[in-house]
Amino acid sequence: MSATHTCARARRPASPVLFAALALAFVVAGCDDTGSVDPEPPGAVPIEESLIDTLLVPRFWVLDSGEFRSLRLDVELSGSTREAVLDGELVPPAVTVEIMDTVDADTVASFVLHDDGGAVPIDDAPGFVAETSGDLVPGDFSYSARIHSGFTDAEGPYTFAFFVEGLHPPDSTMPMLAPALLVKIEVTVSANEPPVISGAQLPDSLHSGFDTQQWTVEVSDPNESSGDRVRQVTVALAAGGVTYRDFLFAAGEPPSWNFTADSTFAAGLATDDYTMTFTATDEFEQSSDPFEAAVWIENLAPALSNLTAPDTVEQPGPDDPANVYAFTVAVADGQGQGDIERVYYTVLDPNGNFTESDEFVFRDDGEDVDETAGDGVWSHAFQVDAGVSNFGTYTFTFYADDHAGNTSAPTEKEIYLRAHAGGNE
Ligand SMILES: [Ca+2]
Ligand SMILES: [Ca+2]
Ligand SMILES: [Ca+2]
Repeated sequence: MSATHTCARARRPASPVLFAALALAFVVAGCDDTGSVDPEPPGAVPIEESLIDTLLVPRFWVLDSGEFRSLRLDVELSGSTREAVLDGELVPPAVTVEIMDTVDADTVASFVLHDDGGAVPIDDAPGFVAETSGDLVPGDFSYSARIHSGFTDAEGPYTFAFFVEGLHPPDSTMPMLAPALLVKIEVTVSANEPPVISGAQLPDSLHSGFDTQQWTVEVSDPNESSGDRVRQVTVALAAGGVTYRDFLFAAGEPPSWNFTADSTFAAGLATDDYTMTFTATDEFEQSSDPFEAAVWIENLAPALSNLTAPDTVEQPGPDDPANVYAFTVAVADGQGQGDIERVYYTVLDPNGNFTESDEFVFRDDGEDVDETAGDGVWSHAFQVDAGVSNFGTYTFTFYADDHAGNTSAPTEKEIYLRAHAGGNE
């Protein structure tokens, strides 16, 4: 790949068509391992925005906060450029950031992003830069630093200007190789207070099959007049110290944040006393004090109905395929079909022997004898093959389990197994 690249460069300048033809010709004829053409070093790669794969910069900074936050710039290099850097034919990129007061364009601070794996203490870093960069993998062209808002002591708009130096041949002395501006990002520094959760309309109990309802919390941000806002309201649902679910409320008419819950909300949750802990965050990523609400949640077992199964099943002839009988049963659950974990049966044979099996299960996926997926009608293909014995009356007992660990009341059905006509019954 890179050999093709350098061979093509050896014959500059050329028209695009000729260039392509020459490149092809060299691949075929001249640019193999024994080729006599000395590869010309690659030229400098221009510093431009297309080099940015990912750029992570917090846009809102809390004045006088000592909290370190991560900045990351992932540089995207083409395969041949990457190889040239790794081969020492191009100087690796070095990334610096200048922070300017946006209003008067004065530079107030500068620092370096590192691709050092994060383990090496940084020398000579300004006080607002953390001692280690927070970079994860050395040498992967992902550059990081962790800084706090101590780059300034005044509120206002600031500009983070990212400069890149490098990606030129190591012996190059051309003046154009000074650090080049890659991108500018506007940020805001402001004294900030976190959001406040001031009220809520929440249920204190949720019975199995509860009606669809809207839950609301009231959240405001003290800095709304200066452009901040509540960005996210998250809820952790926990019982006994275990968090079972995290979910989000959605912004409604201010100051309301809402969640619409239906009875399937309780799927997978065992009946218990739960705590919902609300946290609101603002644009500065500052979090409110947690707001807690207790709620009792009920999850009841599934119920079976409308079982269909034959009264009699029959042994096929000695050379015949198995006889197949469809069993179906309707399964309802107050928490919806999503709460149903398993529908199954056990068998008591005419001699009083009890059998359960992983194969004695129903399905509601539309496959095999199940007509419609997800309709709550669960199906099972019951097979009788020629080798059966113990003819007589069998007792089948049907059950459904839900994801909360509840088991339905059983439903029984007697089925008579008859020998093949002409058999030895
Ligand atoms: Ca705020
Ligand atoms: Ca249930
Ligand atoms: Ca079905």
